[in-house]
Amino acid sequence: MPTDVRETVVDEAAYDRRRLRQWLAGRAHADGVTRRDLMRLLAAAGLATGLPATLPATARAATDTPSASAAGIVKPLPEEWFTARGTNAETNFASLAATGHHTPVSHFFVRNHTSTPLLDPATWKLTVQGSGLAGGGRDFTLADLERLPAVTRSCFVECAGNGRSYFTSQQGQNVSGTAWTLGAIGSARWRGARLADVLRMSGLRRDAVDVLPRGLDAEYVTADGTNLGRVRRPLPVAKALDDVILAYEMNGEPLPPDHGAPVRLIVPSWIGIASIKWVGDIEVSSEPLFSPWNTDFYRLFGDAYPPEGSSPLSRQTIKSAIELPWNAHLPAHTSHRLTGRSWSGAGTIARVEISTDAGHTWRRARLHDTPRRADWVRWSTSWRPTTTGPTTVLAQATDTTGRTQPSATQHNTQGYLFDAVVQHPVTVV
Ligand SMILES: Nc1nc2c(c(=O)[nH]1)N[C@H]1C(S)=C(S)[C@@H](COP(=O)(O)O)O[C@H]1N2
Ligand SMILES: [Mo]
Repeated sequence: MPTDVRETVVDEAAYDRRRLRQWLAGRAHADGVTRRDLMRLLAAAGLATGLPATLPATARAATDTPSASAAGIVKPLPEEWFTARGTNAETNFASLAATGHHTPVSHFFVRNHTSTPLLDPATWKLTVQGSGLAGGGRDFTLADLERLPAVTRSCFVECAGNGRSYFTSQQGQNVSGTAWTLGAIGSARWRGARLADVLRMSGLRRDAVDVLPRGLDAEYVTADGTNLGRVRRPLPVAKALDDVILAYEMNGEPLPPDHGAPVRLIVPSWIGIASIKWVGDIEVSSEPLFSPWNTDFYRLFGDAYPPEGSSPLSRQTIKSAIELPWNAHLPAHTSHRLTGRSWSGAGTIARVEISTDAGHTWRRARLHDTPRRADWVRWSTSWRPTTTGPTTVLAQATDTTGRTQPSATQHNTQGYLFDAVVQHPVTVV
């Protein structure tokens, strides 16, 4: 692969047009994507001609979605570490103050569309198949993957909707989806086989364009009863060959059930949905692929965006979070060590600035990790408040691409990629 492969990957808009053209030529699958969605995408790309009459209708589920609860998550979710949100569990960011660079499994957020399946690693296998392979594809057992050269990646997994609740609480805007604060992120040391090795061993052809990993968890049924099938999202082959791994270890232990056991994808820097858990099969296609997770979801919709939405989201944005409870009470005339973390899906973190007076004055935080791409940095600053009463503490990061967290994020209806500085309330007593 050329070393500048990342540049190619970034241009999802062009890639998307290529996908759509191939689809029009009858060479792409769009199972589970509604006709309305494809029309919208085609119109946007100026390609809305000769629309095929036969698109598969989306299936209707016979029953309603089971009621939301954090049931379905296997590990314990003590209240001091987690806030349950439907089928998901958010890490309480303040609890990370007691952890190191990597988030222990005990504290790592869980985002499940349905519930955690319990798979037997002894019988699990990964099927790699599709038109982008020469030959009939092949299966890999866990032992097969473990025999391949192992690589370790220290990186975060972060939900695209992390910070979503601040669109409403800070900007007064309506958004749909799980009302995360800033705890839909964790960083771990992931170890596994290179997806590139697995694809090449499976007979990857030069004309392969998309890779579609699919989870073994239950089919996902939306609140209105539409069955979208199993969780899956196309990944451009360039990214798949770059730095993606099939991880079987997390922080030196076998991958735990809630985080994708026995094997999940880790797609560094990209939004969490790319890192498919409990992966069971991967379709490699010489035709572009669609799923609801790159058409309806994980694009930006709203007044600032074209009607068909933005191109599919790929990289994460830039954020900072403070390791203090919301509305913490801190005694005056005492020195406090404020700690937190900042991260970016683009460059590495260059600096973090802190304000303890609602943005009037700022100072540089001290960084405690060497900033690395696709990972977060811990930082600290000391603060000796003298005036009692409510105030707002702010952390604002800048990355090496020159991107600085803004004071407001452009609205999008699904509340993705919130990157504004969060106004963290603190009361000095
Ligand atoms: N099979 C499958 N993979 C999945 C999901 C899922 O529900 N099913 N959720 C995705 C989303 S939206 C996110 S943010 C991450 C969360 O990973 P975690 O639960 O290990 O923190 O997993 C992704 N992979
Ligand atoms: Mo997510």
